[in-house]
Amino acid sequence: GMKPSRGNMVLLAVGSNTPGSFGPITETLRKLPLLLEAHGIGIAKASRLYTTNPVGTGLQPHYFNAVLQISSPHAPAVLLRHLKSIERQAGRRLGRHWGPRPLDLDIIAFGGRVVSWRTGRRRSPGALILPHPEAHLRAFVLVPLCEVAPHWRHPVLGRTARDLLKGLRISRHSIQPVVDFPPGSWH
Ligand code: A4P
Ligand code: MG
Repeated sequence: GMKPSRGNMVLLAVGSNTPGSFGPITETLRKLPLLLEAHGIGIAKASRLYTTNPVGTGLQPHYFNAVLQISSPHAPAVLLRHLKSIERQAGRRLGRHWGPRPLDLDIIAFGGRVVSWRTGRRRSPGALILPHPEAHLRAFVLVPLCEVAPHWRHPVLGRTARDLLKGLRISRHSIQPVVDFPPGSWH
């Protein structure tokens, strides 16, 4: 039979570092499958949940991060609109770039699609970029991504998730699985 093509893999990065309208971070994350489902989006595979050191500007609480392989009936730009709507449902307000948020849903990859991707720099704010312009640089994305799809290949860089992670110098203690949130918590 036909094997599902890796070329059609849709990958989401999930991040959260503040409570939101559903309560504490773990409650937001437990609700996420239902929220996605209400927008027609299914979870095909989920990583464990990790706590990670914040990357970027200023002092902010540590993050919870995970990666989901999803089934999307929506085209990429439509999917992004649904994700923004789910972020708002979870209590996200417009805030500082890279600032604290109850829910951040980034499209890491949509099959092999390449959209406006230029060496990681954003040209037009708000416009969809695929793959996510910083995904290949971020251990908090690549560690959970390697659980879900270690052989996923970046369509521009031509390297697998595992190779990209190996190329980063990361301190393993900055990214720790959450033991009381096993992968089954997503289902
Ligand atoms: N956008 C373009 N392409 C995409 C895509 N592939 N997926 C647009 C999602 N969104 C995409 O994103 C900014 C704009 O990018 C949106 O208008 C969207 O249309 P945003 O999520 O609204 O704003 P943001 O999150 O403040 O900006 P950005 O650049 O997405 O921040 P990041 O990259 O999400 O970084 N540290 C740890 N440990 N873990 C984290 O999860 N996250 C951030 C935020 C900083 N530090 C972190 C973490
Ligand atoms: Mg985002």
